[in-house]
Amino acid sequence: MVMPQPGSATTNEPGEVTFLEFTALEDRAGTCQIGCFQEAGQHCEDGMRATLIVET
Ligand SMILES: [Cu+2]
Repeated sequence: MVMPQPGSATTNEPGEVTFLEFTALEDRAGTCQIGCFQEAGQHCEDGMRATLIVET
């Protein structure tokens, strides 16, 4: 799980982009779903989700 540092959360306007940088462990290569889980997961339900592919 990757969590932004406390106090670093941003609010984007439609069309704005936020970049999160992290290092994935090699043995964790694969595909997973990512999402925003604010408001008890409602953001994810509303479409704030994506597929993350980690390749080696
Ligand atoms: Cu959200």
